[in-house]
Amino acid sequence: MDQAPELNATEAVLKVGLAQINNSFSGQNYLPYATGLLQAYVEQHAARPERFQFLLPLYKRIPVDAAVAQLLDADVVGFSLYVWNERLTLEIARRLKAKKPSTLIIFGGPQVPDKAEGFLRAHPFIDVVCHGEGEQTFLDLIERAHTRDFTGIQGTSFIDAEDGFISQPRSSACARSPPSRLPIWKGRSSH
Ligand code: B12
Repeated sequence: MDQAPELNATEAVLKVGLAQINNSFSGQNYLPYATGLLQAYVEQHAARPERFQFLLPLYKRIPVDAAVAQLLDADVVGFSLYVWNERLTLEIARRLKAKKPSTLIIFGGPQVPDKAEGFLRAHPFIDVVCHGEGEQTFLDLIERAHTRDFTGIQGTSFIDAEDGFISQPRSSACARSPPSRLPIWKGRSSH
């Protein structure tokens, strides 16, 4: 079997956290489908999938401190924003960035505004947002995590180093086929 070539410095393994906090009913939880798709897409389509090590996803409502502790080890965290988790998710991301400023914080999901300048300026701990379908965009963003240069990545908005608002429209087509299988989260308990 062929062995993968060694990773160079800019390709060091990146720890990726994902948070999609859902409601629970009678001890049962909605699983994080959207972020599961993002992880599966990266694992199936990244040029070097071994560069990305995914932590167990955060998907339940837990105290903010516990959520931050769970994500602290990540180099990049993708937060999935919905109307039912907005305040909690923003607070987790804010505290995570305050505790570990090097964390690349990406937001996506239906509650990210299409016109995101006000949202980004109100929440400066968010590095970049994704509009609409996230699979290819998320892969593109984490591939650039070491440079933090998101120029040209479709379906994103961010505030650049000169304090300018940059918004890059998304393409109408899905670049590749959706993942054929979702990740299996096993081995450890998680939130
Ligand atoms: C199926 C569905 C349900 C089902 C869920 C069943 C289940 N087991 O999952 C049921 C009927 C239970 C339901 C309930 C509710 N729903 Co509903 N539901 C939907 C629906 C039709 C599809 C959701 C879905 O699975 N989409 C597929 C996933 C993969 O798409 P996605 O979540 O958008 O994720 C993609 C992108 O947003 C992006 N993305 C998402 N997160 C992230 C994160 C990062 C980092 C990045 C880069 C990208 C990214 O990439 C993903 C993959 O492409 C949507 C409408 C729609 N057409 O999307 C509404 C929708 C999600 N629901 C909505 C609402 C409001 C609710 C309820 C609150 C309704 C209510 N009043 O009770 C409840 C809340 C339930 C809960 N989770 O707590 C709203 C959410 C609005 C918002 N701004 O957050 C939506 C968008 C409908 C709408 N247009 O208003 N729902």
